[in-house]
Order: sequence, then structure tokens, then C-alpha cells
Amino acid sequence: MTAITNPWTTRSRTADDPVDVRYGPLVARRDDEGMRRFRRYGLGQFIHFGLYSIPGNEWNGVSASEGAAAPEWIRAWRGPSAPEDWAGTYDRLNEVFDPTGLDAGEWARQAKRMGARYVIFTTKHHDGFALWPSAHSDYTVAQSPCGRDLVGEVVDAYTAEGIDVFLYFSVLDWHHPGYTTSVPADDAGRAGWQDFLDYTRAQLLELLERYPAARGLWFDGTWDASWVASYEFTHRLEQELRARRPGLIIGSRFRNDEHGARHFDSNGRLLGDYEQGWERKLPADHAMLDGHDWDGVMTIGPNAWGYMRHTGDQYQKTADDLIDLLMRCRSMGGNLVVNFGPDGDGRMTPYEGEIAEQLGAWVAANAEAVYDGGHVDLDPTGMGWLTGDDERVFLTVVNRPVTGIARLRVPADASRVPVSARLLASGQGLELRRTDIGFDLDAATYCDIAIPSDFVSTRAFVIELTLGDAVDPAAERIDAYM
Ligand code: JFZ
Repeated sequence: MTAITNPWTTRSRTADDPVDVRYGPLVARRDDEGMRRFRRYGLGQFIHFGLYSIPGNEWNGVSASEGAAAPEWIRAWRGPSAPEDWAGTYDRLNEVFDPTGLDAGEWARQAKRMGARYVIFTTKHHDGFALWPSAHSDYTVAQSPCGRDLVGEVVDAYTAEGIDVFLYFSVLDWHHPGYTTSVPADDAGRAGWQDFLDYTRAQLLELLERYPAARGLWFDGTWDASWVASYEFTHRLEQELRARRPGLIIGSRFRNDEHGARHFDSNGRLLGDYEQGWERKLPADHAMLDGHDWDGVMTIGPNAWGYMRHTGDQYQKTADDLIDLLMRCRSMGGNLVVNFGPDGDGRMTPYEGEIAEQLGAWVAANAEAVYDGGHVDLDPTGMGWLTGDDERVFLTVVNRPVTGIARLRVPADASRVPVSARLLASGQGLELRRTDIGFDLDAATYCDIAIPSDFVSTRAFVIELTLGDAVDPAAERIDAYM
């Protein structure tokens, strides 16, 4: 019996013991233009913006850290530190919501400089407040002094920069009266829940209708028992969404099968176009992914998606951290999505602005390794991350070897082998030698690349290896046959 378990999603497959599943995947692995673009995004931007951006994790100078899970969860602030009637106060923030500093064009240009090829934007987070003037809700930008269609502004501005847009949509909704976390147990509850499902469907169709440029829907808040029990509805709705927008990309966080298995059905089959469970954690290795597409979404602080007025002594990831994570994702064929939380006025924070510029400078200098390089079938190396295509292998050096020799293991029977090396950013040629060092019973040869001692870098750097046909490996061996 083979059991494959991913501890971070509910994936658990028992291959020899298939279960009857009627509400399983609706699509097989796709290879259309949309998914080919997805595989080449490399870097994405997440934006969490909404009513929660106004308090920024505090109210009247009191931090919510003692009582709320994260800044965008501040409405759920509980305990002794919570202000009186806090949820009521929060729910009325629409009356003051007016992000006059929000310039979607500026956001999009910053994202472009960072090298992002897609953006995921919160159209409606758990609080239920819609950032577009939804006809199906009385809790939207239209019921605020803002009065603008922020979703439309973001879709247009990013599309104009050539950045693909995915619409984040939280199913979980603290505003809709019919929403319930548990399966409704009486007629009134069931009627309310049905209202909620109708509203959810209507809002999603409205988003597709209003924003034809959007390429994907990024679902969230789909873990409550009520939604899990609505598998017939979600199965039908996924069909409807896909029919309305051919090519639409939907991740695995949207729905579950009739046994409650989320992300993967009870037989381990992916429920959607890509694995959408990688959040503030990454796959341990490429094999774990079973060839699925995926992305990893990442906060810059430890756990803040929405704006945090005071980050205090919380660690903020650096550009170096993100370069490392980016190339680690790429080495396993995935994209890294870096989260931004603009302030209540709609302005990107100075720190996130710096991150965007620093990351962008690195990505621009090493673009081929980032975008063109997918997973390569070589042994992982402690020096950093390997990416590549049929012609090239890119070694992103994060840990520089003290010997000055970057040594890669190349299987002895490889038909394509590295034949030359250079520093990707500068083009400077590097000496490369393939050697049989008398190791591994000749199962591999080694490729030694000399990193000049006068080459100084305080950032990760990329060595580009060009592949060529292997000459008879036996002829290269210096040791005798036994
Ligand atoms: C959810 C939201 O609750 C959160 O506010 C933020 O929007 C984030 C992107 O998504 O939080 C989650 C959801 C799923 C996991 C972790 C946090 N998960 O599967 O590990």
C-alpha cells in the first residue's frame, strides 16, 4: 500500500485502495496557453487591501496582536484588549473608507519593476466588503465615500503593464446574514445558507462578466463545514465558471469531494488547475508535487497579509530571503507570490517599496534563470538552487563554496552535459572542468566551475551552464576498469 501524505494540505492518497468519488476533478492537467503562461510567471504579487487596512492591526493606539490572528483578521479581535463593540465599529469602517492615495497605475508600475508577471488582488476578504460596486451586496465601495471601482482600476492598470490578474475571493463572509460556519440544521438556517450560495454565485459571475481580462480566481475561506457540505453546488459552480470563461484558472482551494477531501480528492487527484495549499511554507522537494503546477504565497512579515501600522520587532523578510525563496520555488517548478499590504490610504509601505526595487533589480539581471528556468533533473545542491531548460542549467548560488569551486554532480549516462559556464548577470566566462573524481562507482561525473576569488557579490548570483552533447563518458575517465 502506497500512502502519500502532504502534511500541509489534506492530501492523502492510498493508491491501492481507491474510493468511489463522484465529485472529483473536472479538468485534467492542462497545457493550454493560460497554463503555459502560469508556468512562466515565476514571480507574482499578492495584494491584501480592504477595510482592515484602515486600522492596520491597532485601534486607538492599542495593538490587536493579543486578540486577533493577523491584521486582516482584526474584526475577529477578542479578549481583554478588544475595544467595546469592536465588530460593530469595524463593520462601519465602510463609512470612512476612502483610499485617496491609491493609484493603481503606480502599484502596477512598481510590480512591473519588481518583475511580477501576475497579481492576486483581494476583491472581497472575510469581512465581506466588496472592492467593486457589486449589484448583489449593500456592503461595497459604492456604500463608502470612496465610490470607485477599485477592482476595475487594478485590473486595468496591471493589464496595461502586461501583468496578468487573478481575483482573490473569500467565500467565508462575516457580513452576509446567511453565512454560517457549520452545516445549517433547521429550515431558517438552510434558507439563509441558500441565499448565501446564490449571492456567492452571483458575485462570481459578476466578477467574470465585469473583468474579462482576469485570468484566474483565487479562492479562500473554503474550509468551513457548511461549504464543505455544499459539494454538489461547488461542483456545478466550477463547471459554470469554466464554461463562462474558457481558460480560467482555478486553484485547488475552491472545493472538495463528497467525502470532504479538500485540495485533493479522496483518491489523491488534484481538485483544480494547480496546488493552492502552499502558503508560508514550501514543498520539501520536487517529487512531493507529483508533477502538479503550484505557487507559494508568502508574507513579508511573519504572518501579516493586511497592513500593519507597527511591525515592532517582528522579522521582515529581506530581498535576500525572497530571492532565496523565489529560486527555491522555481527549482521545483513553482511560482513565488510576494504579499503587499498597502496602508488605509492605499499607499504601498516604504519597506515593501524597497523590497520591490531590490528584488526587481536582481530579477532583471537574472531574468532567464527566473522565468525560463523550471525544474531540472539534477541532484539538489547545498550551494543553492538549480533551474533550467533543454539548453541551459542555472545555478543560483546562495551559499558560496569556500574552495572557490562549484561542483555539480552529473549522472554518467546523461546525454546532455554542461560544456561552458558564465556568470549570468555580467556574462563573464568561468572555467569549467568535468572530472571523474573516482566516486559513486562511476555513476556520475562531476562538473567543477571555478568562481574567481576577485568576483565579489553580497547577493546570490547565478552561474549559467550551457549544455552540449556528452562525448563518450568512458573516454573521459582516468581510472582503469576493474
Ligand atoms: C487565509 C486568510 O485567512 C488570510 O487572511 C489570508 O488572506 C491568506 C492568504 O489566506 O489564511 C490561510 C488560509 C489557508 C492556510 C493558511 C492561512 N493554509 O492552508 O495553511
